[in-house]
Amino acid sequence: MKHIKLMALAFSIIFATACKENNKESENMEMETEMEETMNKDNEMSKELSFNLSPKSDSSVSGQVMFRQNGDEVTMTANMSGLTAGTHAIHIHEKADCSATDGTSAGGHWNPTAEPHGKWGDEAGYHKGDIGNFEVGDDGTGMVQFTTDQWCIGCGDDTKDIMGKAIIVHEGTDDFTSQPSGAAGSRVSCGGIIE
Ligand SMILES: [Cu+2]
Ligand SMILES: [Zn+2]
Repeated sequence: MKHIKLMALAFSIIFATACKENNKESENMEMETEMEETMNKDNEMSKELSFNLSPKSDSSVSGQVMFRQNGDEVTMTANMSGLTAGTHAIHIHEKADCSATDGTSAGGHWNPTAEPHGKWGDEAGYHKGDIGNFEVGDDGTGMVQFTTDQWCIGCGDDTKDIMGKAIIVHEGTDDFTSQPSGAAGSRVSCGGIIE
């Protein structure tokens, strides 16, 4: 056990040093996102990351997204505005690149386990980015809160790590059936999950 603890400590020091160097390099850069790491009261690593969603496909849909990891669980909280009333899909797509006016630069659904598109938790399979649908009222706002232990923030496990991916909000509804992306229509808002 002592060995394992010492290894963990060594890794922490290396990680902390790497973070410091990164901070120095980016001190003068304008940062859209921030990641904070703290220890919570149970002495578990807690990480937090937040970023904005920008309008795409000539929409006026914007939003804020926060990811927080506590122990093995990651919670996403997304607040959107400027949407049409009704049901909209929200997914994690594979690249943190929102540069295209229609958001297609973010690629397809994030699917590191090579499963079919589907409803989260479905036995027939689903993508790690298949968050699902949410409802929007007449005021054009919507909120999504989603918690899972199948994601992590910066753990380096390709089947779980959300870093470098993107959040996409769609004009339409995910039917959970159509391949490869649920026929959810155009991409109306996009934000990269980056430090
Ligand atoms: Cu999508
Ligand atoms: Zn999917």
